[in-house]
Amino acid sequence: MNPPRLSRRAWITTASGVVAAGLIKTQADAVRLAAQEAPLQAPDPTKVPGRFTSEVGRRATGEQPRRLARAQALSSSSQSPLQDLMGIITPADVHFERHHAGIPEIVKGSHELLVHGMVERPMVFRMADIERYPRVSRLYFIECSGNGGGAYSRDAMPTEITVQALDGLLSTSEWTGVPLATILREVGVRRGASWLLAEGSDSAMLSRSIPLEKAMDDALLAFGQNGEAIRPEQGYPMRLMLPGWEGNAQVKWLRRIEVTDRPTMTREETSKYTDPLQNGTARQFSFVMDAKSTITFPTYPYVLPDRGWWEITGLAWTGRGRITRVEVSTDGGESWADAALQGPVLPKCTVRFRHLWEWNGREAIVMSRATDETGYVQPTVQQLWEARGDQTRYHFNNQRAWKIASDGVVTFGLGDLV
Ligand SMILES: Nc1nc2c(c(=O)[nH]1)N[C@H]1C(S)=C(S)[C@@H](COP(=O)(O)O)O[C@H]1N2
Ligand SMILES: [Mo]
Repeated sequence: MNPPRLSRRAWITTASGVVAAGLIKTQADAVRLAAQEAPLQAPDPTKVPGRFTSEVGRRATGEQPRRLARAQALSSSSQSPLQDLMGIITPADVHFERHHAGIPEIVKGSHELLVHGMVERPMVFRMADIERYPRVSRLYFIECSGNGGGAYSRDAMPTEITVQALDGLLSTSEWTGVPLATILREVGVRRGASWLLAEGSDSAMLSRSIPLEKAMDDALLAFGQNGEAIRPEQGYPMRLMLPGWEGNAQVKWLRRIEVTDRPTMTREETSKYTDPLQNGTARQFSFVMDAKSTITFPTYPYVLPDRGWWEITGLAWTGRGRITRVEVSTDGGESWADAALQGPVLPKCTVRFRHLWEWNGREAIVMSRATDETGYVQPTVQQLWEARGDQTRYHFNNQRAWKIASDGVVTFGLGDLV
């Protein structure tokens, strides 16, 4: 996002001139300025007729936001351009990606979902069967639990890192699907069942154990993304959506659900996706994403061209319901002010926060911290280090900081605080 600079001319909107706050002190100033400049004129495209309608629209020239795609490999990821996005919705073509074995080519007409295990009636569902059940559409974020790991090391704290490279494994869409509870009622879960195994169709056969309670609560079999069919990158023709939970558990290209009475202990929940703690033990099944916020403007490599009023903005989210508060500090965490939350503030969804700040041209460290409806406050990096130590690889929800130097250069500034 590049806020336009307001030129003096832009403030003068009538022949007599308008006295704009601060920039032009008196009406006489304005009139003098107007007289010095050429007559006001805006470019005039009205003389040429425009192009006609088309079946599929396109973006304005130069306005294609881009993912940051890592080197191509079987295990790969790409990040959403958080600095270029407005509001909370991620355009589907720049939703972040994380694939453990590439994107499988799946033909919707031949895709099937097997639901079996501790059920009364094991069943195979075609997509047309699934799509016939009553649907819901809801806005949810997905965040990879590895997001933000690039700025956690005490020894190698980066300064020249973009918010895209830092926190771009985060995206928000309106997802459409059928509640998993509907399908589980259809097959009839047997007494004593408490977990299920969800398995993908990719050659990684990514699979995770999910507590039945979550499956019956708000889990979705999602086949829609921002009003159209879910993208192949997001799990076409269908993925498991677990609102507020770590991305890894939201199995894409879903082909099998096995109802069980215990977790299956797959690779993704034993050797991976567990959290070593400082006391030598490890957390397992840390599904829920804790409250977090990240500033998207101003961030590296932006250079503030001028002192004066700037809008600090970013995203906040929590897997535990709604964000209730986002505070912004411009002095490295000494003092905090409430940012405005732009509604609607939805559960398990990103919310955009905004804070108007008058930069005085001196060095500043800009931070944000989120609080959610449980009262949980986004921790400092020091608090997270104390709780988890250096070996942890997931759930990096600590507060971020950006340093604004007196020449306006913005760099990642967490290292300045430790
Ligand atoms: N089948 C399958 N499901 C998967 C993955 C995968 O590689 N295969 N990656 C997981 C991980 S680690 C994350 S963070 C999310 C990423 O979802 P996205 O690519 O739609 O952003 O999908 C999860 N589901
Ligand atoms: Mo992930």
